[in-house]
Amino acid sequence: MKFLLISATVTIAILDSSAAADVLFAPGSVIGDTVGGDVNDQAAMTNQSGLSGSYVSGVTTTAEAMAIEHGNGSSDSYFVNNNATVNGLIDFDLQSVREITSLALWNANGSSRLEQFVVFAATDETFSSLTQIGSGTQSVSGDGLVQFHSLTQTETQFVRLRIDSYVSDQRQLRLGEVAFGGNVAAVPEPSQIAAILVAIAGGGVICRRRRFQQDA
Ligand SMILES: [Ca+2]
Repeated sequence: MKFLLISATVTIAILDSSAAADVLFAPGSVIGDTVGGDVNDQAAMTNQSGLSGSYVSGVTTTAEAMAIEHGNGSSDSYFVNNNATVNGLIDFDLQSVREITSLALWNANGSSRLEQFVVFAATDETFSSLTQIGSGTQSVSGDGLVQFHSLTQTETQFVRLRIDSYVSDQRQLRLGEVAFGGNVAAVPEPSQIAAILVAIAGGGVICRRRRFQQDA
């Protein structure tokens, strides 16, 4: 019985070392937009284009993403020109249910950046049932900079960004890139799987030896 506990403890310890990673991932697609960006602009906001570094969806950690800037303010960004109403809704489909804990917003151009916003999780693509999971102010003012905003830890596929204000002298909004941070269970690497098998096999050997000693 004791070997089972030892074997299980070793296995759990190995699995635990590969469990959760706080990584960044792309929102997938925009499925609703009342702010006024066109389809190409929406894609530029979600396809990780225009960035200075190699942000890889589902792999790059939020800490690593802090060093990545949106390097091109005039393209590869969500762009709304002469928006008299200022505010509006952008609805994202994450493509599958994900656990999200933060929202990353990249300025494209500091002089036409998003300012105040509220974030909601929706139960389905109709966005008829909403839960507020965060709100914030984009306070970094430089071109291309990213800022992470904490969200209530939530598992959802559908997220609404409600834009309440932006900073602009020409009624223009530019948003370089949007991403979410969350805890994603990593798949164990082959070496870790081998270590787990060795631990289980080792437990079996100890068992057989003990049984042999008892029989003798
Ligand atoms: Ca972009």
